[in-house]
Amino acid sequence: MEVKQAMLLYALTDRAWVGRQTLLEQVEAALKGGVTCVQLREKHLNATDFLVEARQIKERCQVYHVPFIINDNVDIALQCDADGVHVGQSDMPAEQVRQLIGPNKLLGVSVQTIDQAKVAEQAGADYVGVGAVFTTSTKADAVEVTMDELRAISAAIHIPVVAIGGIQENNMMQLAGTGIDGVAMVSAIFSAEQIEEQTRTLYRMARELVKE
Ligand code: TZP
Ligand code: MG
Repeated sequence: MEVKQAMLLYALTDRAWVGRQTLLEQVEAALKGGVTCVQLREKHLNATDFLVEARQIKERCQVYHVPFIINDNVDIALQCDADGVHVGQSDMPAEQVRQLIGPNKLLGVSVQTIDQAKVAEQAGADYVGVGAVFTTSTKADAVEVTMDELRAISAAIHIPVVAIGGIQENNMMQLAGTGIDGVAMVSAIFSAEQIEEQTRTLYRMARELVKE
């Protein structure tokens, strides 16, 4: 799958939503529903459990031919042979991540400004995540990015752009015309009672949103 295509409906995990189903079952439901990229985002898990989980989820993603990205942990990404790594502005610098993972793995970088987006592109990022585009309670320190800023960032760089932050069914279409290649979501997918069905709906909407 090309990076641009993989950005269409990008799921980030959050074990805060684990309940009736395990995280692995939730991810599998999201894969069945049509997510095009999965990022394992674990902020507090120890390295041993993180690696076990990463290997399990990677295996599911491979079955669905969906790229599997690790948030902010190059070691785990290399150990489980993930498809890529995603870093934020206060994580390891993108250039350094690129050196460690080599040219063939995906590198995603979170950006909030045109300058950050250009630096990320220059450092070898394959895509940028831009947000938060709406108010979110998933990430406490999320910086807000306006629709104009989002549009300006998309126009300023050549790599794919995925919007993130507070995106739900009822506001996704507000992102139309911003030049994005897709939407990244945590709670809209993983807080759902029926993750597979919900993902199907979000997928249809994302297709509508990015079609040019
Ligand atoms: N980065 C910017 S906002 C955000 C991240 C990881 C959280 C997005 O979560 P949700 O539940 O889709 O608002
Ligand atoms: Mg981070």
